[in-house]
Amino acid sequence: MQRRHKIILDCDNSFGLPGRDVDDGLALLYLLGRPDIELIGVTHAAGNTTVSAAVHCTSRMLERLGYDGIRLGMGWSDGNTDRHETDAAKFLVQSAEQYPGEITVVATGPLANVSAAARMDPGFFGRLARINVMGGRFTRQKVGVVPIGELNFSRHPTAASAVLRAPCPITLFTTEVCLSAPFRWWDLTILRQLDPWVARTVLIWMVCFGTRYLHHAIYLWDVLPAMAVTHPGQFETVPCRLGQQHSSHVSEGYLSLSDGRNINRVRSLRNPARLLQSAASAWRRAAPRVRVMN
Ligand SMILES: [Ca+2]
Repeated sequence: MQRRHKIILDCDNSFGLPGRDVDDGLALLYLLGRPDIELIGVTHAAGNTTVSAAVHCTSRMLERLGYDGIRLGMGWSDGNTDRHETDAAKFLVQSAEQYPGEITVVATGPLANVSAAARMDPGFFGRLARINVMGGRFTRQKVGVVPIGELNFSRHPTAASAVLRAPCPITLFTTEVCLSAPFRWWDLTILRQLDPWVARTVLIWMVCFGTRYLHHAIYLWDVLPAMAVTHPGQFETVPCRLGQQHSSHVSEGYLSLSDGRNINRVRSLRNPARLLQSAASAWRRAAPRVRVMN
């Protein structure tokens, strides 16, 4: 049997909270629904919501969908910037020691836990296979006509800088490229095949987001770095490295990249429609509308 990819999802999951994004939850569902992925654990940071609410969201999802035995870790909260030895950071360090060279961290929140792990263990980055990161932007972006902020690197710019300079391969999904992966109203047929609670949660978020931005789509955001594990050929990348950052720019999530090798910045998606179908297929496997009892 083919060896499965060992993954830790480091996220700020707010799936199921009123008025909060569902993308971390959809990334989690994607990872759960892929037979070629072994989800080692899920670590959490403050971001879309508080860190304790993020842990609760993941725990509730796993329980409702019938998954147990997945290690959850509580990590950075806005208030403990200097406290880096969190449960999440320790778990990241221990996992990298246990499986040297095998773990990909799919990082879909502020990067505080990943950077904290490297502060605890200077060899941490060197023991990872890869980090797939969602965050950063180059220019001001809009959804429809409404400007949107950057919500990951801007929350903890020091952590983002440390991780983007890590001595391990990094695949980077910025705001610009994520906006090329919409989930539109006419994609709603996908939801009909999913667990009713999952479908309702996504639908409610579509209504909230659509009202807030007067827009006909939500975006896959965090699902993309999860999909880069299983579909690397679907993403056109450019090698680069983090350049000199101006602190006022970093605090708003702006990036400056220059020539180099450690970061593979995703420049475009080869076939967004096919990616959505692949995501839908994994979501159906993780959270089917009708469960078959053995
Ligand atoms: Ca997120």
